[in-house]
Amino acid sequence: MKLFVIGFGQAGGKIADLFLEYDTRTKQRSIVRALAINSAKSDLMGLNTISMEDRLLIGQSITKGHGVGADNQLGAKVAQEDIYTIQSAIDKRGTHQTDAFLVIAGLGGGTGSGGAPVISQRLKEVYTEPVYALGVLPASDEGSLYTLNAARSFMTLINVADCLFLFDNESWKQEGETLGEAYSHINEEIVRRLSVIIGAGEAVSSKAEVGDMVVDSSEIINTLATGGVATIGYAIEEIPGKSGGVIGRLKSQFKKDRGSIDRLDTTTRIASLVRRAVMGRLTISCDVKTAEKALILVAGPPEELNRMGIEKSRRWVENLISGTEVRGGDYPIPNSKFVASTVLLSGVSNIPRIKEIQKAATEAQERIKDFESKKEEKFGNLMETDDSLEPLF
Ligand SMILES: Nc1nc2c(ncn2[C@@H]2O[C@H](COP(=O)(O)OP(=O)(O)OP(=O)(O)O)[C@@H](O)[C@H]2O)c(=O)[nH]1
Ligand SMILES: [Mg+2]
Repeated sequence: MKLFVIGFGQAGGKIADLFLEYDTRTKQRSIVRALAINSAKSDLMGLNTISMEDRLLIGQSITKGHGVGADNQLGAKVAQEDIYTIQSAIDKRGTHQTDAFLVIAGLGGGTGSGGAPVISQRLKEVYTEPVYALGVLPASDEGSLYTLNAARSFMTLINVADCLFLFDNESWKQEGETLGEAYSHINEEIVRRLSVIIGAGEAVSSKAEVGDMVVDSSEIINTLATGGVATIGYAIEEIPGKSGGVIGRLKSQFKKDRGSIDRLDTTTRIASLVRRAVMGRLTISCDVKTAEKALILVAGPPEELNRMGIEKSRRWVENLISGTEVRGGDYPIPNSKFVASTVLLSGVSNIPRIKEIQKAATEAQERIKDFESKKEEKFGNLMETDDSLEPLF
């Protein structure tokens, strides 16, 4: 699938940057163009892969290039005011090869959180291609402001984007690591999972093997047509005997001698990997049974992929979720030592983190209102001290 990627704000820009780096390094070529948009100049300068001409600074008259300081209403305003600049930057880069847009942003901050819904809405108005969003939820210890931003941005984005991929920083950060370390492995995880989905059906190189069950972009678009939230599961296993060494070679020889048992092994491995992907840690944890549609992708060396394994997994997922549309395909990677399965679940609900964020945001909003009214009262009291005095002007 060919994507036009827009990274909005700092988190959005960094993830888009890594996505492009991965796409270039693996020669996947599913990114037609990646654009980073921010109201902070320093954030744009910190990117590595997106070319300078594809880094767009907005809102200079308001923010002077310093960002919006986690005020996502101001973030939305900045994006609205500069919407023609953004629009023409996208137009100029050409969208004729694009199957879909992907807008990426951290929902807890200001620029991306406020700007992503604005640009998504604009893209929906102007283009016929679907507009997907990837929203990163803040961790719970980031405070009320980030929670409130995320709740507001989520509410808006879910109604605007054709499908919203969610990624939860809370469930992916590990004990004892710095924020920087956490972000770098979290971003890699996001890119790894998304790239498999997006890259399905794209030729890896000119000599690429064509899968037995190829998934093309229309099947990805179809899976995401549920709207609402999408989540991605992933599981990987090293193929015994591919790791090299004497034991590896012996195992490999033993396997070759076993003929059809080998195929059974492959089928079982695929089925077990798909189960692990669905039941393991998702990009956002949710009740998988609520999913409306699913797409299964199994990647690995061609001799380790088989139709039977994917069919078996497809039936298993179909029985598990509430919908009936489950697609499946393979993604051959010659010489790989691993088999990996990626499962996209769309139209999912019962998402505990969203409920938590919405509850905390409502409480925060109440506290803000309460504080504002107390402040008015306090100022009122101050002014009452002597009303015979005239103000200076
Ligand atoms: N996963 C991930 N999350 C990040 C990263 N950088 C920031 N975040 C999260 O994104 C939220 C902050 O959003 P940013 O993208 O930094 O904010 P911004 O859009 O640049 O907006 P302002 O800086 O307020 O103008 C917080 O919840 C952070 O935890 C990153 O590289 N990876
Ligand atoms: Mg920023």
